[in-house]
Amino acid sequence: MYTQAMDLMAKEGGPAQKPLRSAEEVQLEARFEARIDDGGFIEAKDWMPEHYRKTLVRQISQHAHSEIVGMLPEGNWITRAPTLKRKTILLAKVQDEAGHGLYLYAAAETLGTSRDQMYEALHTGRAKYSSIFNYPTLSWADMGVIGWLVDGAAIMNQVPLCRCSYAPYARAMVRICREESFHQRQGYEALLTMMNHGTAAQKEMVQDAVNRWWWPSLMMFGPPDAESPNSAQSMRWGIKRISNDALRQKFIDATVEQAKLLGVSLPDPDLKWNEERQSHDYGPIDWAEFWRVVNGDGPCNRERLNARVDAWEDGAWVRDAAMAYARKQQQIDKEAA
Ligand code: BYC
Repeated sequence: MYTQAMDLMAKEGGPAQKPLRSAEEVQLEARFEARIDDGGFIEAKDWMPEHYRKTLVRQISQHAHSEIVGMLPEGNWITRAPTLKRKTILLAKVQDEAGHGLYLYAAAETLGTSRDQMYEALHTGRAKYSSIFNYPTLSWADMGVIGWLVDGAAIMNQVPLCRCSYAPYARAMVRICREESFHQRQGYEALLTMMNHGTAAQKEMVQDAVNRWWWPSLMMFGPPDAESPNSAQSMRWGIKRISNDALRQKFIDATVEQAKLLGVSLPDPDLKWNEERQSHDYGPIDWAEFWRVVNGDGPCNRERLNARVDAWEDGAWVRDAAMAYARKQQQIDKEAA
């Protein structure tokens, strides 16, 4: 059985560094591992190894940041939506994303990390968020393609997280997935309208958007399993239920059929059905581009981060006013008691 002590040994170079643990800690860890092995859930107040806690804070806070930064590329189009109906839908979608960010920050807070700490990590560039949001949204068709491909990839990745071993995260994901499903459908429906009733220029706009978002959408699932440093441990702990590559493959297989129905081509000459594997083969993903974007050098990284920092600074007076009001109320309550 894998234990936290083994993990520390591996990290610190051998048994000489092994920390001494009390009998109680050993027992707690054995109970934790048994619950995980049984497919059970861990609640916020349960004992958990420090590495499990840190892994969850890392993943949940990155996920929360992705939702919040993910509002920016779409927010860019709210004032330019072509009809009132599309504007209402887009507004509701962006608002949902703010809500998802808040559920997720709340889930991460149950692990003992404050929202201010998470924001600080984002604003100083120490925290990651999904690579996909560092690409520009150049046309209205991008709104449809983000719904279809980006939200489609997000659902593929997030449905298994509804069974994540950390119960507060799993519960947040159930609600998020219901809303993501609406997001994916509204995007696909917007594209169907353009492809079935649009002008030649509008159809071309859809194809151009698909060409630009296809490869970045595949990168959303993370590096290949063999190069994913966190996967093995996260799978063992039931944080991740399906691997990066397996989810990517499921997404490709589902999307090829949807692309046919839509009447667009996917920009991969190597994409073809493999009878033996009962799956599609696909061409090489540009992992150098992925790491460039993850490490801060994508087309819009600076713009996205600056927008978040500006929003934080512009909102300082609201936070100050709320704190002053809370202090005043506290004083009134104290005097009345
Ligand atoms: N972008 O060992 P790995 C949305 C990082 S929001 C940036 O495989 P892990 C939406 C990874 O963090 C969608 N970084 O990691 C919102 C790790 O770095 P650290 C967001 C990435 O955690 C608004 C390193 O690479 N969804 O859908 O086992 C509008 C090695 O990777 C990316 C989630 O956050 C990436 N694409 O697996 C519309 C889902 N991929 O931390 C839509 C929850 C990897 O070691 N998260 N990295 O420095 C997950 O499921 C997992 O964290 C991942 C990565 C599959 C993403």
